[in-house]
Formats: sequence, structure tokens, C-alpha cells
Amino acid sequence: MSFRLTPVLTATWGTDRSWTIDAYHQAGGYQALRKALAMSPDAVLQLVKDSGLRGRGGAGFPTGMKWGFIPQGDGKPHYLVVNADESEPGTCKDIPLLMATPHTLIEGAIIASYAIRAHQAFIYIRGEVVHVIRRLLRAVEEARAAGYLGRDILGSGFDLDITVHIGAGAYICGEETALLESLEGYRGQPRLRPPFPATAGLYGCPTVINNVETIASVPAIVRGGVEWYRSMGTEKSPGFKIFSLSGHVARPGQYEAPLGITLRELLDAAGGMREGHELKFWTPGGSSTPLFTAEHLDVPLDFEGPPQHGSMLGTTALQIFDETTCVVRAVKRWCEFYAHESCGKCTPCREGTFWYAQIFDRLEKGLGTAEDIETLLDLSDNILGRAFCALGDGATSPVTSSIQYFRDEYIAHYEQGGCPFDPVASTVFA
Ligand code: L3W
Repeated sequence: MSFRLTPVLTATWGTDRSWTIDAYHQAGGYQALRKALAMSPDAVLQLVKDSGLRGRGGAGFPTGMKWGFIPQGDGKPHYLVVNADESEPGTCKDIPLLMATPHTLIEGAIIASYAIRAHQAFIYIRGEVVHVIRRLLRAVEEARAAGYLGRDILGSGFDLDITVHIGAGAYICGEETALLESLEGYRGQPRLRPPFPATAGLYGCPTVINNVETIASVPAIVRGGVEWYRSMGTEKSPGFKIFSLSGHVARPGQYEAPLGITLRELLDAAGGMREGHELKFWTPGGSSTPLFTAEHLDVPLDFEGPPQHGSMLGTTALQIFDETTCVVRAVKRWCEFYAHESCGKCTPCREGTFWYAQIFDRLEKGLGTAEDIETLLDLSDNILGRAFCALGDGATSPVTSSIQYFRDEYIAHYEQGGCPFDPVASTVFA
């Protein structure tokens, strides 16, 4: 079922020692770097702009435009920061990429740094993934030993070093400005934007922050060219993307496909729902995007999103749930996550996510009331657009969309005095 799959980033996953520099060289690795260093930094930037590559961290912001915001000739140091703090619920693409082919990220980071004229890059990686950190550190050492990092890279006159910085396991540090605070040694809490990092980022200097998958896509674009890249995906969301399917599917895993593919097609590739079960609801991009149902099976998965949601594609973490799942319990778990991970800086998010968790707990225990649904919607109105960063907004997505599609299930919780799914749900969520 590979008719719509486009393995580029994932092409060598599962092959013998794919993470080593030797295997990466054999697959054509670091040729893009040679090509890029033979171009001017501005030409590399223009190529990425023309490709239409969009950020893979959740917002889909045009990568070339972001790089183009970095002022040139300003006399300040410029920095590249790679956001490897993957922690959005269901999101599991960056960590496997770093395990399988860390050199793709390193090569992309060198090319990106060259384009924005940065001489220091940081990879901010979450602290829990010790095995990934070890592999990444080893790969950076290999790249340095091969002359791809350090002074006068491949005789080009360009100097760059990469520092791997290990975070301490806070979801908020995936928010770009909280990440910068953490990198500078402060408590990870978001900064007010503007100024955006592109003008005042790390240590107040112009900084590009991109997700792992965004930067890892760059070498293929440099090698393959704009036309090749744009031959995949849609006009406004070109190229390929790793879609992570988890939950009640026959073959969960990573499926690299053109943007604009649908869940129906991805499910075909993944062997369908687990046997004997039906799709009930799913997340198109982690828990911070609105839930979808079976009626959205043919929605193109691109960054435009369906107009009725004004939604983003998020991190393409497709969590698939069948009819055995209690939607209220699933949303409760996400709300507990947001309440736990809220940094507490702003009241709407700190208090709102705490209230969410309390109300869902009541509903699940059979202590809910008829007012709870309206209270949840009212709370959502007071968080959305009023929180300091995207964490609060994201928390409202599963709440409001689940009430939109499954209001009856909420009503059943307080009318029947508890979770109608309890006997099954206790095994599903064990
Ligand atoms: C300069 C301007 N730069 C925007 C830059 C900005 C940022 C990028 C996108 O949140 C979403 C969030 C989560 N001058 C600029 C500018 N920029 N205007 O463009 O910015 P923005 O504000 O649209 O989004 P964001 O703050 O980066 C990201 C959602 O992703 N999400 C969660 C993802 C979680 C992970 C993870 O665990 N790894 O990725 C899932 O949906 O809710 O809405 O760089 O500086 N005028």
C-alpha cells in the first residue's frame, strides 16, 4: 500500500546501523552540505523559501520566511536553535528520527546555520530520552571528526559548532520562548512576543528556532531541488511529512506521506482499524488540535485545515480511538496533562486547566451536573485567546471539539451517574 507514501526522511530507518556517519554517507549524506556551501547563503535561503517548506513543530509557519527575518549585517551573533523537546501528547516523530538518522538533522542544522549566518547552533532535547541523547552526542562527535563542524568547514571558510542542550522534561519548554529562557538558564516560562526570536531571541540576538523534522527536511530539499519537492503535497503545503499513527490501528507507526493525504489513505497503509472495531474519533495533530470523527476521514491533512475548524495540522500525531473508548475519559487525561504542564505564569491557563481537570474528574466519578458542560465551554471561552502562550489555547481544543461531537456522551455521564464505558475503559486506559 505504498501508492501515496513518500519515504525520504524515513527511507533508511531500520537498515543496518543507519545512525552512523558511514551509513549516512552511503545513502548520500552530506552531499547536500557540499552543494549548499558552494552556493551563497542568500541562494540557500532563497531555495528554502521557494520550496515552500513549512514548520513541522505544529504551527506550519513558512521556514524560508522565518529564516529571512534574521537581519543581516547587524553585527550581532545569530543562532540556530533546534527544538527537539518533543512532548505533545501522541507526538513521536522527532525522537525516532533522531534515533534512526541523527546526521540528517546535523546536516540540516549546518545548512540552516550557513543560510542565516550563524556560527553556533543548539539542539534542545528533552532530558528523559537518554538513549537518544547519547546517539545524538555521538553523531555530533562523528560530524566534527569528519570536518563538518568546527573551523573552515570543508574549506568553505564557514565556522560552526553545535551544542546539544538537555532539558529537564517540561512540556512548556517546547514553546519557543520558554525554550530560550531554559537555554539561558532561567525557569522555562514563555516570553511576550513580539519581539519574535528572529529579531530578539537567544541572549537577545536574532535566532531561528525550528523543529527537528523541519531542519531534517532541508538536506533533501537542497539535493532534490524545488521542483522535486513541490511535486509532492499541495500548493500551499508542499512536500512530505511524517504522520505518526497510534492507538487502535492494526499497524501503528510512522508513515511518511505527501501533505494533503487523508486519514482514509493512511489507514489503508496502516492496515485499517484493529480487527472488528470502528473509528470513533481521532486527533489530526496531537491533543492541541480539535478532535475529528469518521466524518473527517477524507479531509486533506495539510496546514490549511478544514475551514469549519480553522485548525492547524499540528504535529501530525494521529491518535486513533475506536468505539470502546470513552471520549470524556480521553479528554480528561489530556486536561490532566495540560494542568500538570501549565507553567502557571498566566491565570487563564493556570486556573482554567486546573478547573478542567476538576470538572472532568467529577464527571467520570458520576458527580457531574447538568451545568458542567456549560461551565467547560465558558472556561474554554475564557482561556482561548487570553492565555500567554499556545499551551492554554491548545488545552481548549479537545474540550470544545469533543463537546461539539459527543455532547450526548457528556450528558450520559451525569445522567447515568458515571462513565458508561467503565468496564471497557478501565482496560483501555489501564
Ligand atoms: C517573526 C513574525 N517570526 C510568527 C514565528 C514564531 C514561531 C513560528 C510560529 O506554536 C503551535 C502551537 C501548539 N515575525 C512571526 C514570527 N513567527 N510570526 O513563526 O509561530 P506561532 O505563534 O504560529 O506558533 P508557535 O508559538 O510556534 C506552535 C501547536 O503548535 N502544537 C504543539 C506542538 C508541540 C510540539 C512538541 O511537543 N514538539 O511541537 C500542536 O498543535 O499548540 O499552537 O517560530 O516565532 N511576525
